Amino acid sequence: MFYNLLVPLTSEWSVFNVFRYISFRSMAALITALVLSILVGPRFITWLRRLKCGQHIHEDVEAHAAKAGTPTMGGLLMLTSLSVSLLLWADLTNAYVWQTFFVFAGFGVVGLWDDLSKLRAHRNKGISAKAKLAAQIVVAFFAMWFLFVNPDYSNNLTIPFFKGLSPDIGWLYLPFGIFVMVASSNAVNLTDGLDGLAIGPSVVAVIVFSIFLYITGNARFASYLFVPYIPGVGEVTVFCAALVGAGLGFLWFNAYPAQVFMGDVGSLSIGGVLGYMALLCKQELVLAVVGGLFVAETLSVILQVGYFRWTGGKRIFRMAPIHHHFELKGVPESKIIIRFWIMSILLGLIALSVLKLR
Ligand code: 57M
Repeated sequence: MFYNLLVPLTSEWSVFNVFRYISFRSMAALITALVLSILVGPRFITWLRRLKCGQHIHEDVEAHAAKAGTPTMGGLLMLTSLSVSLLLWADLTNAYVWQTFFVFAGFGVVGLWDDLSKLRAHRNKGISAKAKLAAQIVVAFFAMWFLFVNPDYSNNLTIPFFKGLSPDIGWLYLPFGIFVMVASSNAVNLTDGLDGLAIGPSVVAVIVFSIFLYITGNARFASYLFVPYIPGVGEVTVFCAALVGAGLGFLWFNAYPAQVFMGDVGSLSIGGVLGYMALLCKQELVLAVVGGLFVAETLSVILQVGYFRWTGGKRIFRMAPIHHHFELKGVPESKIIIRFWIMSILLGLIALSVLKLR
C-alpha cells in the first residue's frame, strides 16, 4: 500500500523514493509481521483456549502427555500478521505477490478444514486423507496454471550445480509443479511434531528462497549469477520477509515448551508456499536440498511403513517420523529441535552455494 500510495509522490517528496526499494520494504515487512505477532499472540492464544481449540495428544510418546490441551491453529496468527504486513509493504499491483498469497491462503484453508473437523470429531480424526489430498491438488493446480500460461516461465527444469543442463519437460511441468507443492506441504506437516521443529527450518528455507527470488527478479544479478531473469518476481521477496517475520513471531510462542501449535492451517500453508517459491524462482530441485530435513522426515515414514509391510511387522525406527525415534531413544526434545535447526541451516547454506558452484 505504501509503495502504491507514496511512490507516485516522489517528484514532490524525494524522501518517498525509499519505498521503491524491495530491500527496504522487505525489512519493514519482516519487522511489522514479527512485532504484530508478538503483540497479538497472547490475546490470540487466550482466544483459541476459549474456543476450546486444545490439541488431542496421542498416548504413544509418553513425553507428550504434558502437552495435552495446548491450543492449536496458531497458523492463523501467522496468516493474520503476514496479511497485514503484506498489505502495508508490498506492491499491490504485482501479480506474483497475489499468486503466492493465494497458495499460502489456499493450502491454509485446506488445513483449517482439517483442524476444525478434528476439533468437532473430538477424537483427532480430521477429514479423510483422500479429501485432503484432492483439496491440495486443486489449490496447486490453479497456482501452477498461473505459471503454465505465463510466457516468462519455461517448462525447463533447473538442475543444480550443472550450468548447461536444463531439460524441457513440456506439459509434464504442470503435474510436476503440482507434485512439488503437495509433497512439500505434506512433508512440513509430517515434521510438525515437536515444539518449533517445523517453523525453524521453514524460516531458514524461506530466507534462502527470498535470496533466490530477489536475484531472479533483478536483471543484473540474474545475468551475473547465470539464473533465469523473470521481471516482477523480485517483489515476492517482500512476501518472504513478511513470512519470516510471522514465522519468528509464531516461534516466540511455539518455542519449547510451546504455548501454541500451528495446526494443519500453518503446516500445510507453509509447505505449499515453499514449493511455490521454488517454482517461482525456477529452483525446483534446490527445494529438496533446502528442505532436506522435511525430505528426511518423509523418507523415514516411507521406509518405516514399507519395511513394516515387507517384513510383516518389523520396524527400522522405534517410531516414524524420525524425530519420534530420537525421542523414544531418550534424547531430550529441546536437543532434537536445536540439532534439527542446525542441520537446516547447513542445508540452507549448501543450497545457496548452487549460485556459485556450477
Ligand atoms: C502431523 N501431528 C502431530 C499440531 C500440529 C503416516 C503417519 C506417519 C502420519 C503422522 C501424522 O499424523 N502426521 C501429521 C503430526 C501433532 O501435532 C498437531 O498436528 C499439527 C500438524 N499437523 O501443529 O496441531 C502432535 O505433535 C506434537 N507437537 C508438538 N509441538 C508442536 O509444535 O509437540 C506438534 C507441534 C501434537 C504434539 O504432541 O499432538 C502428531 O504427531 O500427531 N503420524 C505420526 O506422526 C505418528 N506416527 C506413527 O504412527 N508412526 C508409525 C507409522 C505409521 C509410520 C510407526 O512408526 O510405526 C505419531 N504421532 C504421535 N505420536 N503424535 C505416533 C506417536
